[in-house]
Amino acid sequence: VMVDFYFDFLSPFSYLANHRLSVLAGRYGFSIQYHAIDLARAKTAIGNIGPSNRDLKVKLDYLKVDLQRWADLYRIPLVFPPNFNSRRVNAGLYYPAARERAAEYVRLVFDSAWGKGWALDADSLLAEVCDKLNWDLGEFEDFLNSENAAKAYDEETQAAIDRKVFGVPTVFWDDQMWWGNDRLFMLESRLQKETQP
Ligand code: GSH
Repeated sequence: VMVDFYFDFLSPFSYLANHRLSVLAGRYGFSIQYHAIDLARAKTAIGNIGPSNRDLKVKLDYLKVDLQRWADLYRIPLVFPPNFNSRRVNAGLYYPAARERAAEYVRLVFDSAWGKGWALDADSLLAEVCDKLNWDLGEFEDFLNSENAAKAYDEETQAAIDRKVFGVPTVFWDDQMWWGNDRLFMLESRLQKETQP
């Protein structure tokens, strides 16, 4: 079984979903194909041009309570980062050396950004990730500034839009799609039905 996971590092619900998905992957033995995409572009593509949740104070106040409840349920920390500039870390998933280590890369970035509240565009975050993964920081930064990175990020986002991904976190198993950390129990229920002997 292979599950496609679409996310943007700026999304706290994606942070929660990434945690839960890796637990489920261990339990049910499926692999995860990671896709970092530009959420703003996916929203614009379907005409979702209203204000972001982060500009709706009353809703944002509720969402912060909701997110904390989920984090408590999962027993993981949740700290809001100071900005949402996810472009570089999203494109970083397409660094050639990240191919075989996608799960580690994704977990490291999410844990720094949403577990510790580090700025998504901080050089120190990139340095930490490179340190943990044994990557050369200069090489990684060169990739992030390259045409190849921009092209891969653009193509992955377009492929997601073509698949009708309009928000994150979104998971696919075959042609079935679920949007939201809070829908992962539905994926789990299908896994239970179809992977138990
Ligand atoms: N109920 C969902 C969950 O539990 O994950 C909420 C997910 C959510 O609001 N995601 C935002 C999104 O995709 C990004 S953090 N927004 C697009 C939309 O609302 O259509």
